Amino acid sequence: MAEEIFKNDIVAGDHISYMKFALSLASKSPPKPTNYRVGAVVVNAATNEILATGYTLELPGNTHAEECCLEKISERHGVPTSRLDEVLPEETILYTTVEPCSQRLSGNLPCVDRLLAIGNRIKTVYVGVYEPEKFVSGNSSKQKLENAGIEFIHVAGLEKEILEVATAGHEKST
Ligand code: HJL
Ligand code: ZN
Repeated sequence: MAEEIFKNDIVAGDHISYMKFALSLASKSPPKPTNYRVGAVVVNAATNEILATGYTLELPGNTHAEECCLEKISERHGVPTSRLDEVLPEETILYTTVEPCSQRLSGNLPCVDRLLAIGNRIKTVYVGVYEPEKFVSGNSSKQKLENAGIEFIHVAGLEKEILEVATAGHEKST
């Protein structure tokens, strides 16, 4: 079922509140030892409407939070993800608890490449934490996004909570 665009109570520009909302989505993700549990929110910057929400493994398959958001928007508009630039507002914002992946152990297409493929609609990516070095090292998303003219902003203050949720399905090291 297509998810509708919805208004929300978060004030435009309240990045911490949007990040907390993304974190609440992340906590819905089923724990898995080989990934992070991440939440993401796509917002129309001009209207403050939430265009999509997503969390890791929400959609069928080995899906990432950001990927789920993009898939939902595609589905709602009946266009392939390769044509998201046609349906996204000019000023689109992405909030994600963990920075978009630039490499995946599964070999699936990394989210940063999905974002870059959209073109110049996504203007800013807000991240709650940088990707820890556990599965892949040297995440290059910040550099890649900035090279493409997309602002990359770390929203500080929720790191502990975000990492706790992200790694809840991992084996505890002693
Ligand atoms: C982000 C997610 C998610 C990760 N990162 N930004 N959103 N799961 O929804 C990054 C981590 C990969 C592993 C395993 N996690 O998930 O590097 O199996 O989960 O493709 O590299 O790759 P797969
Ligand atoms: Zn990803």
